[in-house]
Amino acid sequence: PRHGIRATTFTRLAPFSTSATKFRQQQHLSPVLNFSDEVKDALKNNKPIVALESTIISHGMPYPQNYETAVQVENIVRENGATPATIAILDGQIQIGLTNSQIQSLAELGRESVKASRRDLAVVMSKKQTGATTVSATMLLAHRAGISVFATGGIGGVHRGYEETLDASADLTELGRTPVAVVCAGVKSILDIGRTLEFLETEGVTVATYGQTTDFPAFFTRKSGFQSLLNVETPLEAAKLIAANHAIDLQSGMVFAVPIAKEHAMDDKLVGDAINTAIRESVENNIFGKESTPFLLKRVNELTGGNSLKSNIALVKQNAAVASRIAKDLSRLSS
Ligand code: PSU
Ligand code: MN
Repeated sequence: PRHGIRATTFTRLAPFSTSATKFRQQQHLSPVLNFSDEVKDALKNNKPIVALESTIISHGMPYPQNYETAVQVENIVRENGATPATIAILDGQIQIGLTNSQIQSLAELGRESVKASRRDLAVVMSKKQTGATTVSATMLLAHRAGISVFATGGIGGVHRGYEETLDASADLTELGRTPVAVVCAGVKSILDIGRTLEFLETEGVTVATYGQTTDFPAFFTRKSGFQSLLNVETPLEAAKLIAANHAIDLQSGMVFAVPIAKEHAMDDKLVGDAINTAIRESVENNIFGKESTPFLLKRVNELTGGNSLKSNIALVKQNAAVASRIAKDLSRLSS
């Protein structure tokens, strides 16, 4: 059996040190959260922070592009005036903010780490495993850490064939119960996008497209054929929406869907065919549950000869930049 990443070399607060305890009490933070120095400093000084997930590193992209992208995305957040907080569980320790070498270890471990959604958090912690957090687990931990803006590639959703399998991502129910704004490129059409939007409405999640259109994007492409009903055109407009969510204490999340840049968007038919093939193969191979999304992402990458990975990387970077500007305006509004 593989061992998880060693947590001992990490810059984290000693669990019972007085200054750490005092810091957490001041910030009303859970004692099981371990912060990178950078994030600790940002929290203390009310600087804008953007949470980043780690399943995209371990299960969403191949090595070494996963490592390179994760580090570049963190730098983009910094260049846009915010502090990156990549979230993961290393040897059972919750880490809010990772060092590059921690990112490297997780990137190499890849699918041998546990893909951890809300359901898996207590398991990974109690067994001292290494877990890469999905959108749901990252939102939850970001919220515990006092971070309210989060950037990723795509969120999970309602799977095609839901009427048979009841497979809908825990990301959707988390969005319904945790007040974190998720900046993404919409929902991949490996999923049933129409039903995903219906589910989000039922969960009370505010969904907005970012830019001059209400066309809800489909990750690799700029249009899904569905509408968002609402669009915001500037970071400040998005920040005002988030501030209003906080002001009324809605306790539910928000989705800001940023369409992929035109020059990186893929051909509709090309991705569509790859996705249909991948879904057929997943049915033939009886892939279900938490294996489903990683399987489909990997097959679509393979079937498009790596072109989908290039789009994927480009859109994650764009989302990180947008999220950082939103976080900056939000912290200005609330100070
Ligand atoms: N969609 C993507 N890329 C991803 C994921 C989703 O385009 O990497 C990952 C995210 O971590 C998301 C998770 O939270 O997959 C959803 O998995 P599931 O469908 O099993 O809930
Ligand atoms: Mn599922």
